Amino acid sequence: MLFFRRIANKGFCNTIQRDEFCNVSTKITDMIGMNLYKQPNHPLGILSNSIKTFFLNDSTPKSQINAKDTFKIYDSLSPIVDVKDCFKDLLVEDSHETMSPKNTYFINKNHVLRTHMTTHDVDLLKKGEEAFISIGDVYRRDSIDATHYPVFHQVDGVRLYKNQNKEVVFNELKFCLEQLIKSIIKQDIQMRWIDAYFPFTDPSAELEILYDNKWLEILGCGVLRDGVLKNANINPELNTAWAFGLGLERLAMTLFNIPDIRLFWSKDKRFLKQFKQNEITKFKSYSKFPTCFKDFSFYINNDFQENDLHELIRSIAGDIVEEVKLKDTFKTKEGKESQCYRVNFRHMDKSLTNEEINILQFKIREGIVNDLKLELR
Ligand code: FA5
Ligand code: MG
Repeated sequence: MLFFRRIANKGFCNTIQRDEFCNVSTKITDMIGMNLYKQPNHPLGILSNSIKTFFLNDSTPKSQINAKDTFKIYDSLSPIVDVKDCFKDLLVEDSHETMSPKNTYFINKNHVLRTHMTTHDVDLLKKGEEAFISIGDVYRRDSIDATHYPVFHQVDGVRLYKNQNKEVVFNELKFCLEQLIKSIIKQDIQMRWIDAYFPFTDPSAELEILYDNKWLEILGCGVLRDGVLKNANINPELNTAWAFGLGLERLAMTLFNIPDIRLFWSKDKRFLKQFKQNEITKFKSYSKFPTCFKDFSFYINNDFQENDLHELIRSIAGDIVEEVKLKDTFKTKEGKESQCYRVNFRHMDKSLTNEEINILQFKIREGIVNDLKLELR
C-alpha cells in the first residue's frame, strides 16, 4: 500500500488518527474547508443558491401529491466520514471498486473523505428528517484533465412518503427533478431519463440534458432500497423514499460556459470578477499562460496503478498539472513492461520558469522511485 510522505496534518487528524491506510496528501486536505459552494459570487455558489431557493420556496412545484413543500438544508456537514456511512449503510459491498484505495481517499481503515453526498442520507433519515437536501465537497481519486478533478461538489436530496408504492414515488422523483432543472435553467431544455444502477436505489435513473447538441449526464437518482430504509430504522412496509445526487461542476461548466474544471479553484480576478450573485452569465476566456511538458518513462510492476501516479504528480505539482497522459508502452526482450507518460504543466496565473519546471521534474522522478518503487528508464 502506497504511503505518501507529504501527508495530511490538519486539525481533524487530532481526533481521527491516520494509520497505514492513509492515502491523502496535503494537496487534497488543503482543499477541505475552501467552501467554494458558499461563495455567493462564485459559479458554484450561484448554482448552489438557485438549487437551495427551489427547495426552500414552498410555492415551487416539487410534488404532485404532497402538500407540505419545504425541505431542510444541510450545507456544513464534515467531509470526513465513516466507511459505514459512505458505503455500508448504502449497501455498497466491500468488493465494489469505490471501496478501493485506488479510487477513494482513506484517512484510516474506518474513515474516508466522502465520495458522494449520499453518505449522509441514512443518518439524516435516522434523525427523523423526511425531506432534505445536503450540499458539499466530495473527493475521488481520479485522472487529471479539463473535466476531472479530485474534489468536486454535489447536492443530494431525499424525500420520504408514507403509504405510497415505489412507482408513484419514482414518478414523484422525476417530476421534482424536472421542475428543479427548469427552475435553474429558466429556458426550454430537452431532458431524457436513462436507466441506471446504484447499489442503494431500485429503480434507478440518470437525467441527461441536451446542451450545445450534446447529451450531458447531470444527476443520478432512484427509490431507496428497503435495506437502506431499515438501516435508518424506518419500516419499508409503510414508507418509501426517493433520493438523488447532482454534480454541481458539470452543470456549472455548461451553464456558465467554463471550459476547464480547474478554473473553479482559480484565484485570478479575471475569472472571479466575471460572476455576480443570482446571475447565470457566460464566461469570457482570457489568454492562458504557456504550457510546457515533460515525459516520464519507467518499468511498471504488478502493483502499479495509474491512479497512484496521478496522485503522486498532483501531490507534488498540484494545479500546475494540466494533464497526465500515457504516451506509449513497450515490452523488453526480458518481458519487462515500460510506460511513458507525458505531463503537461501550465500555471493558471503566471508563466512557469525553466527552473521551476526542472524542480518539479526532479521531484516527480524521485517520487516514482521512492514512493511508487518503480525503476526509471
Ligand atoms: C453518485 O454519486 C450517487 N451518489 C448519486 C445518487 C444519489 C444516486 C442518490 C441515487 C440516489 P455518480 O457517481 O454518478 O453517482 O455521481 C453523481 C453526479 O455527480 C454525476 O451525475 C455527475 O454530475 C457528478 N460527477 C460524478 N463524477 C464526477 C467527476 N469526476 N467530476 C465532476 N462531476 C462528477
Ligand atoms: Mg454516473
